Amino acid sequence: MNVNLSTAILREKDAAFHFHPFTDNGALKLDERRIIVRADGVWLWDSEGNRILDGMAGLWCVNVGHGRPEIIDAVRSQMSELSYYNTFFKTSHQPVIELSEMLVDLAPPQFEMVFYGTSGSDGNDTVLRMVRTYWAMMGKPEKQVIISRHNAYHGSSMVGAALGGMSGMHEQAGTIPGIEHIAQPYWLADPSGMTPDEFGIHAARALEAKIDEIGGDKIAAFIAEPIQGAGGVIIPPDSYWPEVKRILKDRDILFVSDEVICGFGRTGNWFGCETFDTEPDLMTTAKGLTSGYVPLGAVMVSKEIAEVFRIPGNEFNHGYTYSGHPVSCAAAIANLKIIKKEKLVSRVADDIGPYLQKKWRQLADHPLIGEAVMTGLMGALELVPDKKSPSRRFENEGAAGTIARDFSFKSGLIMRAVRDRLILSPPLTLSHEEADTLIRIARKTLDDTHHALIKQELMKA
Ligand code: PXG
Repeated sequence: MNVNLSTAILREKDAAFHFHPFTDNGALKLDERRIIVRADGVWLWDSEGNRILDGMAGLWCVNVGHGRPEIIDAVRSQMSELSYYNTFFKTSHQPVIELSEMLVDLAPPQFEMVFYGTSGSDGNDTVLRMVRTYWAMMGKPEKQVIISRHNAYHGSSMVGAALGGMSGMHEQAGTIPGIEHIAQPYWLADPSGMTPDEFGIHAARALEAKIDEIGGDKIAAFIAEPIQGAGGVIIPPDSYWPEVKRILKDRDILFVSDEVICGFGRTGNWFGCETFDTEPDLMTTAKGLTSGYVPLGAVMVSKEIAEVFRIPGNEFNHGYTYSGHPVSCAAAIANLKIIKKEKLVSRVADDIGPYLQKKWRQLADHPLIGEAVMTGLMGALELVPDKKSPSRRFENEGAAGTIARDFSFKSGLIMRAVRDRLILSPPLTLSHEEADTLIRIARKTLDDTHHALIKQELMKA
């Protein structure tokens, strides 16, 4: 590959041939296209030599940081030994066997088997097909409906988008039947004046109301992210998950924890369901499973469900060419070994997590900030026009967020903007010094954004 093309030529070719995901391709200007050329640890370099702190760990996935030789070596040696074979026709291989055992050991005790794909989206397709098939095999084929939440993100495949609660996605290409959405536990946007705990109970009871409306005998599962990631890092009030757990208990409804972002240490435990003490029957994982070095997704299956699929005759007519890809599994094993060896999960819980959270929460003193929240290494800053009424939003929703994101990028820190919420999810290897740099750039970003918004008369001085 010719890696010496100039930035200008690369940008032109990118505009000519590359269809970017979730991007207004027609509006994307040439000089806005950043060509990333190299990465190491928490740092990225672009083709113009700028060094940028990767505050999003790629796309919520590079948990162990970029450029780890252990993963690179594992991939290289697996490529030479067995670069591909399938797992369909009574065949298996050591990497998939080793990884499955590792994952079952790491996951909460109810999990017993692992089903592989290549992403979170296809994992959630697997989940939908699996829960419906499970109930049919249990003699309850009428249990078909899946309940999800507005503003949830469960992927971009047809099932992923339909399970997710993003209206902009539903508007394009439609949705699929048998999926219902309830309100999300987003306290700050609620103008009713409830305390967070009252609101958490209220939001959880929307699940109860939906179950009663449809009838529990028709519901297959409830799916949710422990913390909504792409929806803006919406951290539910403390009362939310215990109430959801109470509602699901004894109702014969499966719970799917979508751990694509929250898994593998992000929230200070191996899985987000442990942080919130929920008891899922299935977990969708991807991203941090390989730290994004190569694609892999894994659906964790509880004993209760696995037992049904282990009954001879109960074949699951489902699978992907790359289910259990040996190279991806080798990368995942090396990645999990790093997380264990460097104790990254407890580092998030006891060290870098609390260190960054403290400084991040202090950003709440900024005149632009309505809330500054962080659990583990997953944070959000809500930009608001009037600090005294933080449930009020900017009139031109999204403009402030975009301005802030662009300032942050220019100052050398990648944060994402969801509407007017800045979000952060850095590698779990972030050092204290790097955390200080991150906070310094975040504060400068808020100052720059504040001035720009006043100048553009989008908020009062
Ligand atoms: N579930 C969750 C909770 C996710 O965050 C998926 C499923 C789908 O995973 P795949 O591997 O199919 O992309 C995701 C993915 C963003 C952004 O802009 C977030 C995701 C993907 C792309 C962009 O925040 N999350």
